[in-house]
Amino acid sequence: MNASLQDRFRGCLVGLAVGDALGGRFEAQSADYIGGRFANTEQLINYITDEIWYTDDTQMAIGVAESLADHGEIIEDRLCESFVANYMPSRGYGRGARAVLDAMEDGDDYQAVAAKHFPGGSFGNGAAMRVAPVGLFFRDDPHIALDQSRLSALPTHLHPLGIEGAQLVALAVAHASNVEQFDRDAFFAHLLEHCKSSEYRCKLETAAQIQEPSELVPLGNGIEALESVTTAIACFALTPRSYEDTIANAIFLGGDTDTIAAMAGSIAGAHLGVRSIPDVLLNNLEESPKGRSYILELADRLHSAYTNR
Ligand code: F2R
Ligand code: MG
Ligand code: MG
Ligand code: MG
Repeated sequence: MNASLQDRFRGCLVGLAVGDALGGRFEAQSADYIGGRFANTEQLINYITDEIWYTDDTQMAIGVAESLADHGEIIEDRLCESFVANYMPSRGYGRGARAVLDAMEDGDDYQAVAAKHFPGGSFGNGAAMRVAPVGLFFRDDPHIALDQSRLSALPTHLHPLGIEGAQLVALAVAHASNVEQFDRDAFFAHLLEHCKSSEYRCKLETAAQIQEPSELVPLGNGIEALESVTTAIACFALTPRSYEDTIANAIFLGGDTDTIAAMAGSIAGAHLGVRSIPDVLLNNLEESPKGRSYILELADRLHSAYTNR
């Protein structure tokens, strides 16, 4: 049975958090090390017997989702307030993002920091890792989704590749949440239709042809948007009927495992719904004040705001 829309909102946000939290156990480890420890998806998933804690990816996605649920659109000042309210440096932010968020928190000129910390702006994957709620909320209109995801990136990521990475993840989430039967050709055609840069176009064309997990490697596993966004999209497109295989595809690549699994998990969850997430992962997701129960409530709040627009 196909998931209801409410289930898909829940699946997207919880799928992001679970991918982040499981992937966070392996961030910066090599594919060889992870592949040597676990023979397959089942072993990777069932190794979890205690609480898994999410990282900056989920912390910032919560900020985006709260801001959208409260205001119905991305308003930069409101989004920044939400980022500051959720800021917890111990969750492992990128160094540029940390500098911008510190300035925001202190009431300093964060836009100047975002423009200067990396000349030309950040092309890290931090805007893409948090954008899934935007894709869900604007799932009916790709042009609005593109514009709103750009606005959601701007406080921290000014580089065109950082922004376009967020736009592609938002479109992937929107498309996944809209279709009942996944059609890989239609999925990649949709992303390519809205892709602006030759860099992402080249990666998406490669991703569209992938048949085996080993073929994901050339797409990258890095902290830069260009080295991770199409990887996450391809992890989902390879195993679109399985949430756990999708995040395992991402984690077995090593490198930026929390973020690639978070992005891939948000797309898979938006398509398959929250019931596709294995109990062992869902039940072990941290139950902190903004942990599992809160994320489920936030998904419901976002869904209500979406249906009542
Ligand atoms: N930061 C991490 N992981 C590192 C280790 C954390 C550790 N466990 C801890 O506890 O401290 N993970 C998180 O960061 C990534 C998202 O990063 P974001 O938000 O994009 O940050 P930033 O700093 O803007 O960009 C990330 C890096 O990319 C490189 N970079 C970006 N733009 C650049 C440019 N124009 N020129 C040169 N390099 C650029 C830099 O190395 C940035 O630091 C996620 O993985 C998240 O999980
Ligand atoms: Mg992280
Ligand atoms: Mg401070
Ligand atoms: Mg990461």
